[in-house]
Amino acid sequence: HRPRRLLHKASGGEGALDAAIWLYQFCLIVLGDSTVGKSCLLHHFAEGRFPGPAKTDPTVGVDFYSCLVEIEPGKRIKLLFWDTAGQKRFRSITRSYYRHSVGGLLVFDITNRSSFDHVRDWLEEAKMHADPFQLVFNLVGHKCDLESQRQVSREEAEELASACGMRYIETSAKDATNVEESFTVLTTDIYELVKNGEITAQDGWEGVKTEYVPDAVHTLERAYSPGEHCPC
Ligand SMILES: Nc1nc2c(ncn2[C@@H]2O[C@H](COP(=O)(O)OP(=O)(O)O)[C@@H](O)[C@H]2O)c(=O)[nH]1
Ligand SMILES: [Mg+2]
Repeated sequence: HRPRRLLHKASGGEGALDAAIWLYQFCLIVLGDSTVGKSCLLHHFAEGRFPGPAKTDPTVGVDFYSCLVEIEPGKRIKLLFWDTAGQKRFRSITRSYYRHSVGGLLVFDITNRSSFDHVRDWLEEAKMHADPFQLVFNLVGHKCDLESQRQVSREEAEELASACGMRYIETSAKDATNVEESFTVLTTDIYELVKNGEITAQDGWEGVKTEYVPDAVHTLERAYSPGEHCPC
């Protein structure tokens, strides 16, 4: 089974109830310098397309997205994302979100050398503010459609990723390369850590929440359980 993003269902009715059922909820953060393409990557993943002109304004402070990923048949994980602004003047806002995240994507632009040079700074800042919680990051080399303008080689990025204990993946929101994979691979890795007990849900921490099944579903299951006498 290949983990996949579930597209939004119409709100209301059975679809909405169905969409509310998940095994785990992970809070994730998308970090990196301004203009590397964080908002476009996230928008493409959550909405299934490259954003139109109205959505390409620079992020102010923090934007919020949510979606469902089917990790194994019938097993869904709800992802909540904080899309942060890269500008220094917003850093004080984004810091408080590190503490309530279980991990995320650390994005640089393969055509922008300085965005790559800042990867370690982002990682250090995130780890410092998340302490004592562990963060699981993947390194993303974005805008890989612009191969002719590349300033950071794949080998160099892979080396940095492995030195920092991250996976490396190259993406493009323009031609949809690896957009879904970058999120599903991260989700799968966190899921394995949670399953093995290396990361656990805790009161007062939003990073990981366990199983949410609305009351109405239990009621439905009871009503249809075989052998049970129908109350009507
Ligand atoms: N060629 C190319 N441009 C991209 C891609 N993703 C984003 N962009 C452009 O990069 C600019 C900054 O994107 P944005 O998502 O706002 O960056 P953020 O500041 O990191 O959130 C915008 O002009 C986007 O159209 C991509 O995959 N390929
Ligand atoms: Mg943005």
